[in-house]
Amino acid sequence: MLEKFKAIQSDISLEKKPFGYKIHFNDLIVEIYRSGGIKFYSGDELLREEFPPIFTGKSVACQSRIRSNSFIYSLGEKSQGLNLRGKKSVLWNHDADGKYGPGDDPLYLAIPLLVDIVGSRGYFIFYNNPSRGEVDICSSSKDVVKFNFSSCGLEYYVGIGSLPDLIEKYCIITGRPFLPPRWSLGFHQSRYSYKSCDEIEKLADGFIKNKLQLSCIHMDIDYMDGFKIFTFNKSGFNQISELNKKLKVNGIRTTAIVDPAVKMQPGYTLFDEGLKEGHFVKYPDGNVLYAPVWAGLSAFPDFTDAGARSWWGGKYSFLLDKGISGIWHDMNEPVAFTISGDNSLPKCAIFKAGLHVETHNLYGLLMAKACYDALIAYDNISRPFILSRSGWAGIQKYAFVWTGDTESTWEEMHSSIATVLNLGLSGIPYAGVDTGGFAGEPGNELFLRWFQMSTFFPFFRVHSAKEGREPWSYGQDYLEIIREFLNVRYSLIPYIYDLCFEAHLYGRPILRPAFWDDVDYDHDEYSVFMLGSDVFVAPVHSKGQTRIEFKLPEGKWFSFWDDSLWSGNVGMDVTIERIPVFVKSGSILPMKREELIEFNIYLAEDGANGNFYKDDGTQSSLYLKYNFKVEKREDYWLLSFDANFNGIEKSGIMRFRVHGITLTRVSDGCLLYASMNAFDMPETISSASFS
Ligand code: NBV
Repeated sequence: MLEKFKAIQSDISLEKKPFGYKIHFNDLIVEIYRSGGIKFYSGDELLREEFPPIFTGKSVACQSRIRSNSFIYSLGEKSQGLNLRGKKSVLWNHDADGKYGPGDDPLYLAIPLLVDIVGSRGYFIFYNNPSRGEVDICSSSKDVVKFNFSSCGLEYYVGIGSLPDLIEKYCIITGRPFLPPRWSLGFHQSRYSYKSCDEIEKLADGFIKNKLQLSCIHMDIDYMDGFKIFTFNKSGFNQISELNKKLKVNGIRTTAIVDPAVKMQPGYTLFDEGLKEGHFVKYPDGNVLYAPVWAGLSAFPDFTDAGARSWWGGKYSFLLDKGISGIWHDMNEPVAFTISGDNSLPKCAIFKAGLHVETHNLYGLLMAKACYDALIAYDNISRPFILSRSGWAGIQKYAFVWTGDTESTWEEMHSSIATVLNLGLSGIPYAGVDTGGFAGEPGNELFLRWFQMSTFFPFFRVHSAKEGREPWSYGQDYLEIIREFLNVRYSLIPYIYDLCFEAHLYGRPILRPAFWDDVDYDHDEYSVFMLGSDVFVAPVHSKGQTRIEFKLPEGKWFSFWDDSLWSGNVGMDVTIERIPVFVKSGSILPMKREELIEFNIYLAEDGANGNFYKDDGTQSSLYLKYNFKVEKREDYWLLSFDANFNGIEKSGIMRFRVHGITLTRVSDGCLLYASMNAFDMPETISSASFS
């Protein structure tokens, strides 16, 4: 841990004072009082005053006074809006039991992390404590934040800086996001549940016939034999290897769901082995704990035990050998069916690392670790794709997450923006939602609006309870719109993949609040969002909405659809075909067009800047990073680039498209000429008809 600290803070000094000690960690000043209180300053500004912690038995209660004008984010997966000030929340990974909506708490993935900022600067506090916790963010006492943990003592980390710095520092402590395979950024189609290979093949054919791009089909629990993990139901799925081969010819992969609960059935190898080798969670008396889940009474692997993790990890080859490309972890809070109370294992459950109350929140994280390590070991060339419902601090090292069983309502669609934004501000960049909502029937309009929004989310999947939501289920007009949005998504993959590199290298979220780059933007706003720093999206999230009003962050913005230039407060009419999407002037967006990467230069008055990471999209560490710069000169524009080579071919063709001027000539590779007068930036618009 000290090494990790050194990576963040280099200059440390300690002074003895009458009240106790004063420590300088670069810009962070910490006063430690004999009473047990601690004050954190950035320069002269008091950021946070920690009262002496109160220990009662195993539990610990922490209270602190925070600045009265700050905004609070993070806590992992929360459905309580973006700014969490004034909210109470429970840190206990929890299955919503098939359905949840705005405000429901707790959800599947809690993290004891708070980011507290004014403008764009502030601090984070991360409690390295996975035990059950309760948080009160200035809800019962003004400006007072309370964290109560039931066990595990007190260890916390504080970092100061700008918002991007805070997330980066948090990721240095808990782990940098993995780099996903590029294919996983495409579109995923799913439902609960395809019943056979034939059904999946027909689904894939539907996509091919309708010229709809698709990267992955997800197989939910019905592919298994009686819901037994690492089995296939022979009647519907005995052709799974052949199916995967056929699908891959068309660039389509499959992902298989894996739940942790192992059916208690002597003769079922997974159960017999787990029992014999002692890999299951136990009662205090040493007997294996059984609880009901899909397959009936089941035992639960103890993922806090490295031996159990490597045993379980060895089992994924059963799926990978059959050509399955991704693994989807569900019910990993973990869930057990109960008549009342918490739908998880009983409190008395014993894990190798501790009591249930102490280890519960780690279950999904450690299951993901078992899977990640196994997938890397299986094929050290391909990057794993793992999707996990539950997790804790560090899940970003192993998996994508999705927000679970949302209800199909307009309110939930809106709320899910805040949930994914807060996941990003909790160090989890790869996140998405069940497009259309999981539970309920969204109907045409809500489904389409949700689809249009998800197009710009880091993880893009349609999934639902039982009802199939194929793109062609909503009529010909909608099918065409869906096809166009799929094309937009695929054209943006080079840009989104660049954002994955930024996530991987610096922990930066992919979906960002609008105030990320504009400190004056409303810090409570989650009707709009940024995809990276260059794309702004204002989804339509009300029924029958025909006009939309929003504010663009600082600067001039090109409409993604027609290159018209906008700024400030905007009001526009909307039709069903489009949602407002803008690209920041001064940015260069790599996009895929006709199998080539096209660099889209969105010129500002003084030029544009951009990066591009080039690699093969599946291997771990070899990449080439380009930095592009377009500058305005006397009577021409100069495009220069440098490339940091890290093992990748340097030659190739580059295609450029310039937005904002009329080009007279483009020369490949270095100089880009345009007639000076052609850079006649139109006045920005703030109100217009938009279709
Ligand atoms: O495996 C079935 C579902 C799955 O489709 C969904 O995505 C998960 O969040 N699963 C929950 C279990 C039961 C849901 C009622």
